[in-house]
Amino acid sequence: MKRIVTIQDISCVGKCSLTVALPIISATGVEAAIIPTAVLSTHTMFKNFTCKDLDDQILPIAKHWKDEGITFDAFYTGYLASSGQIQKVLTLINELRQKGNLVIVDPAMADNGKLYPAFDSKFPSEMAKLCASADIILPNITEACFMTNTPYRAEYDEKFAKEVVEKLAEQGAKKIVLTGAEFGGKYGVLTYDSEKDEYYTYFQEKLNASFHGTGDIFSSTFTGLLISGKSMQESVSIAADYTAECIRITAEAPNANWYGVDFERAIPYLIKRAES
Ligand code: PXL
Repeated sequence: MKRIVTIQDISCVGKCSLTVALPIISATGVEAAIIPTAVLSTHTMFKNFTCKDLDDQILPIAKHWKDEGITFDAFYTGYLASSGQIQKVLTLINELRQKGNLVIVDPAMADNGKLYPAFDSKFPSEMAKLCASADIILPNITEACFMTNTPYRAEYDEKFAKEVVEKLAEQGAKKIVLTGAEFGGKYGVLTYDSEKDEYYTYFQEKLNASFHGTGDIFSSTFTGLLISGKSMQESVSIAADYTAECIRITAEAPNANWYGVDFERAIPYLIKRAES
């Protein structure tokens, strides 16, 4: 059985990071090992939240796994709590990575032109270092701009999106999956494979609703499917369709909560697509 280790925080309430990565990766038929990098009472879009950094556990966990001979098909990182933590995650990956393993990084740190509340302005350059060593990164346009020192634009064209994506490739990432890409009246995902110099786009109907945590749902689905054996293009398109299905279900629910999507109710849809 394939095994991923996903490294991100656990927000006890909030339907993001590990609380979505675990069930979604499991639904794709892949084992999900975890490293919780911090425990938060909720995600940081709530007015208040508690946060206990688990920084000091990362390298001891890596050492134990190495002693046990535990290996992974992929390392998948999401929200990380501090710049220092990024450095430790890089060390962990270098310690455990073996030939043929994939490193997949969702630089979850910003959206709509703004960094998430817990981060300072130095954080994106540290995250850019992790992305530089990755096989695949999954930024949105805000994160892509922050990591390449490109002034953020709320509206942009295809040329701008490609310029930013190619800067990320120059910095070291092999494949870039730009999520929530919106230009020329189209909405979806723009993927660039720097080794083949090839673009792939998957456009969707733009839904009139947006919720927290959908980036994590996309990245977890994409990662699980890819490691289960689907191609890049299949993984991107199924992940985008599943994320859209989660948003649709949540927008139609009379008593949906504001802090995350009802991804649970769309899991049968995901399993059907994953098995196709
Ligand atoms: O979904 C990204 C995410 C993950 N973890 C925490 C967050 C956020 C987004 O705000 O606050 C703690």
